[in-house]
Amino acid sequence: MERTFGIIKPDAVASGKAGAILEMVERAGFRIRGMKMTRLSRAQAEAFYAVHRERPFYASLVNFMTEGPVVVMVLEREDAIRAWRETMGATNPANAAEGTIRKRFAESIERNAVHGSDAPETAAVEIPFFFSTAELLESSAAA
Ligand code: FUP
Repeated sequence: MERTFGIIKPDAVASGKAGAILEMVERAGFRIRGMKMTRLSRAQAEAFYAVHRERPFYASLVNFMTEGPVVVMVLEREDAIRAWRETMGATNPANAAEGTIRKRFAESIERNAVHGSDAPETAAVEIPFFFSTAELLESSAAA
């Protein structure tokens, strides 16, 4: 079993798509081991996307990610990191496969509905960025 970190981004929460996205999460076989609604501070968004700070889209991305509430979640499944990225679809919705979350719900390459860790080392940083151990369920939890 593997864990990954996901975000339902401000565009998708604001347009009422969080429920449909969670349904796709469950249908893809993930167990939700942690979940909460929050709103990122500017400092949090800047730190979370620090790897992109030299990119031209960084300031706009930080503004977008702080514009409204998000749902942060820890998802568990076999091969979770790869499987969640497949369920999300390509970063640019124009390139996203049919049936993926971004194909269905993303508005643009920036306002692209969801985030997912891209590697085990990233998940290992992103999960504790938002969740304490006490906020996460054991892998044996039935729900
Ligand atoms: P992904 O891992 O699919 O979320 O994609 P990246 O890590 O490459 O990019 C992180 C976020 O930066 C994307 F989700 C959206 C934003 N971005 C842009 O706004 N413009 C770009 O050209 C590339 C990425």
